[in-house]
Amino acid sequence: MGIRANTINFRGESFCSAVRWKFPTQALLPANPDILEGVDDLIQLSYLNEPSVLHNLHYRFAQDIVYSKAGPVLVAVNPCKDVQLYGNDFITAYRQNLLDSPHVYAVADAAYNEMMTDGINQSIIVSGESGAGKTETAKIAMQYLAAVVGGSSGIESEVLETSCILEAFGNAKTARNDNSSRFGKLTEIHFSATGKMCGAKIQTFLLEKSRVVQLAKGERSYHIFYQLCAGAPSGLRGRLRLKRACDYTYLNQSDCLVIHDVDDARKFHMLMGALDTVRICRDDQEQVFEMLAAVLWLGNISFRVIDHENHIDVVADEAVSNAACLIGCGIQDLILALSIHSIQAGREKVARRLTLRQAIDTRDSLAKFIYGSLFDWLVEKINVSLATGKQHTGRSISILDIYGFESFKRNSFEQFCINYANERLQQHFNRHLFKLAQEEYELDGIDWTKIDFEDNQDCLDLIEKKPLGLISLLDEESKFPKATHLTFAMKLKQHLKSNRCFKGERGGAFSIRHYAGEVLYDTGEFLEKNRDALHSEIVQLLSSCTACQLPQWFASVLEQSEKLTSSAFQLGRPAYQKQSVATKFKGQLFKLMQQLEKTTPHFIRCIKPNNKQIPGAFEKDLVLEQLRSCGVLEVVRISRSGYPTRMTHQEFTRRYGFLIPENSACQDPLSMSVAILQQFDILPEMYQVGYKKLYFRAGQIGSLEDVRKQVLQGTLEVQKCFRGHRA
Ligand code: AD9
Ligand code: MG
Repeated sequence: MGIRANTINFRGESFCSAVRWKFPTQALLPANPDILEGVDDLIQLSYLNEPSVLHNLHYRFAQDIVYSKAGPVLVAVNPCKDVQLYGNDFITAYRQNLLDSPHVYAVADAAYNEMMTDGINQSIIVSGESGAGKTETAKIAMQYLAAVVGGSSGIESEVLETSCILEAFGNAKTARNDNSSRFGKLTEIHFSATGKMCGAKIQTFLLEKSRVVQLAKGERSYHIFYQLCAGAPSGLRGRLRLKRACDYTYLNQSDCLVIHDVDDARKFHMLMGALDTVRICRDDQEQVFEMLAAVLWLGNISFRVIDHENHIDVVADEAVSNAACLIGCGIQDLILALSIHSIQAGREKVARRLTLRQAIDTRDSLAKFIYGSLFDWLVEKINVSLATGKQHTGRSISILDIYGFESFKRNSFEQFCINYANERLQQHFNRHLFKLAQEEYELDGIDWTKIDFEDNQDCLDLIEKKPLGLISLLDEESKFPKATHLTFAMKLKQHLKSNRCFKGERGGAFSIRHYAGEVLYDTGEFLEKNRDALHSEIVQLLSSCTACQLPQWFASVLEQSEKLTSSAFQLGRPAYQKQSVATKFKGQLFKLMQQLEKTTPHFIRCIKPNNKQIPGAFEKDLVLEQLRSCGVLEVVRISRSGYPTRMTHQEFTRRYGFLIPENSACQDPLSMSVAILQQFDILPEMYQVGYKKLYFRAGQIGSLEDVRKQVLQGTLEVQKCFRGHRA
């Protein structure tokens, strides 16, 4: 990163005003003139280098101004503390155009106004790393819409309450964020002809189910489990045979049961209120809690190894009986499903005992299946409750809160899916911004040769292409019972080595060059996670449940969407073969992109200023990395290669008119502008004259400003100074 210099003299040396040291000029990047200190829009910066962009964001952040713009993109730096920027007074001020500084409210307001005036549906696309503030930002946008254009039926409070439910079931404490969303979410808010909120629809993407059964140290499972254990009233506790969170293996494995400053019991009561608000009846609520308790008890089921081949027996303790009772199946049926599998041998079915590893996987896959199905069921219920009334006109604003690009030390299938989603969104972002820039130049009659922008089509082809893209190869390999992560890695190397975004690595790893950087993936669990197989015995077990409606419902949904096949399962027995996880996700993303492409997008890029959520700390390298990976610097680059500084003819002559001889000053603003440009010998390739505005290459206004300042101070002769400066 360059050093910010206060002054550059004509010999090419620079001086920091505080300390008079000399630096070689190559190490320096020009600083912006004082009038541009802390500007609202980064694009207004005359010198668009990285240090200037960072300096500007930091300067604002230090004053609790957490929102800035980069052209059409809103940059939101997480304040990691309460800032006085929200509430009814601010909402009213933005609605009445009394405030125009960058804000989520301004974005929501612009989206609403454009929807009402142009009749085009809008989207607000929020992205950023974990902990950067996406979910809070999405909620702030929703609060604005609810406050400003609330409906009459209380639908707006229902929409807001859905966040409480989905956060309880889909958020968890992670190493990066105490309230990390472990799923992607698109909330489509519907409006009536008069612009009132009249309904909503929620779509979710790729819930991290593995968290239900496996936790990293210091992380928690989904909030709802701890809320239930802490807050369930005594009657319910008894019916669920509930214990404390620390008594459940699925919860206590990570040594982290509480979150600082969070009262799980109180959250549970708020959740029950929210479930009432979205009209999930008490019977259904009770069943939801039964399924949660069943998952917890399943985790406590243990196995006893009975021979040298690691075959097992299920330990018949309270964990099995409680789990069976809560699911609504017989105890023996559950024991059989967790310990025996049948394989087809010719015409006969032969029962085989499971090994310890197989039994644990079977138990965990049942727990994950129940939880994942419960989550989908809740979303469906919420959608029924939020379903649009008769007034719906088809007008909508969709708010997308989706996981940002991830690159850890060890990256698995989840990171692959998340980064794939980000590649798709990045393409949408690039194409849109590029189009916007082009349109503005064309409208103002600017002769504009095309500028390059990073197109990530190569990377998308690598992932999506049929039959030899990464997902197709993964699906193919997932179908082979004997395939391993090493055969999968070999296959990738063999077919993808010619793609410039792919590199086969040692030990069954591979790396992909994503738009936001290279990521090394470990193929270790790719096949299992992609299959997400559920044994047919488990599906039969669920369909046979009598006491409870939900398990049967889960099983029947599964049966409708999947067909029975006998070829696809590693244990060699019939399994319910469903669409692979990657292919399903790809389909969801295609649908999402189609939906978004029909809307006018508004982009919000959330940035976290430090990794520990410390108020006031602004780590420049970390911020710079995010600005790069979320495309903000690309917006800046596109602007730099175009004409980032724009001024109307009037603005320009008002500011610089006095620098030219008086006899030229009586002309119209356009002629006068041209006279100023010629007087100062500004090279023709450095500017363009539009019908309404002047367009300057990056840095030009900075030079003019220097001249203006020095002339005003009476220290320099105008033309001499300017020519000398340019030379
Ligand atoms: V993740 O990918 O779901 O792990 P997010 O969604 O990007 O992540 P989140 O919105 O959950 O991050 O924000 C993290 C924390 O930052 C919140 O819990 C707040 O404590 C804090 N935060 C975020 N935005 C704001 C804000 N505008 N004002 C105050 C904020 N605090
Ligand atoms: Mg979130």
